[in-house]
Amino acid sequence: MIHFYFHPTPNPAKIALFLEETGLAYELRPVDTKKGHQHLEDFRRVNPNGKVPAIIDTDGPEGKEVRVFDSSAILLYLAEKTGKFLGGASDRPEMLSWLFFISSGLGPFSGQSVHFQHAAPEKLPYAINRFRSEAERHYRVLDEHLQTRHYMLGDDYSIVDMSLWGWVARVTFVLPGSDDPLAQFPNLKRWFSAVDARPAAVRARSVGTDHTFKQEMDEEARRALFPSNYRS
Ligand SMILES: N[C@@H](CCC(=O)N[C@@H](CS)C(=O)NCC(=O)O)C(=O)O
Repeated sequence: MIHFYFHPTPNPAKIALFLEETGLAYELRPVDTKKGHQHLEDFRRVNPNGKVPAIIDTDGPEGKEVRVFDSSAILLYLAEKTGKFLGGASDRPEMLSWLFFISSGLGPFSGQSVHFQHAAPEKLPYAINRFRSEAERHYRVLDEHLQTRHYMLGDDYSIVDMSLWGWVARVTFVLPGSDDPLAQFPNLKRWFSAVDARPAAVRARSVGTDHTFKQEMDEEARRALFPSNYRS
C-alpha cells in the first residue's frame, strides 16, 4: 500500500497522475500546507524537507516499509517498482535528462514566477522579469522539443510527461496576462491537450477534492508557506 502525502499543488499532481494511470492502491494523506502541517514532526519523518509530495510504500524493497520524497524521485521509484511508464532502455538518457530538466529548471523557475507575481508582499520588477523570463525560456525549449515528438520521449507516454503535466496545468499562474498562455507554444499546447484529456488526468484532477483544504492566504498561511519572511 502507498500512503500518498498530498496537497492540490503542481508537484503532488504529478504523483496523482501516476497513481491514477497505474491503478496502484493508495491511501491519500492530506497535508494542509496553508495550515503549516508540512512542518509537523510526524510529517518531517516522512519528508525531512517538509514539502509535498511524499509517499510511504509499506511494501518497499525486500518487503520493507520505505519513504520516498521529491516528485521526480517518487516518479522514478514507482515507475521502477511497477515497470510502467519508464520508456525503453534506449530512452533512459533522454528520460533522465528531461526529468531533471523539469525538477531543477522548469519547476523551480515556474514556482518563483508564481511567487513573485502572485504572493510576494512587494511587486519586484527585477524578480518578476528574471523568473517569468526563465520559465518562458524553459517553455520554448519544450515547445521546440515537441515539434518532432508526440510525447516527451517520442511515441511512448512516460513519467516525463506526467512530471511536465503537473506544471503546465498551472501555466495561467506561471505566465498570467493572456487568455491562452500556451498559444505561443503550439507544440506544447497540442501535447498538453492530449495528456490533459487522458481519463487518468481527469481522475488525477479530482484527487483530494473530497477533503477541505484551507483556501485563505491569511497570516497563518503566509507564516506556514513563507517562514523566511517572519525571521527577526
Ligand atoms: N522538489 C520538490 C518540491 C516540492 C514542493 O515545493 N512542494 C510544494 C507544493 S508544489 C510545497 O510543499 N509547498 C509547501 C511549502 O513550501 O511549505 C518536488 O519536486 O517534490
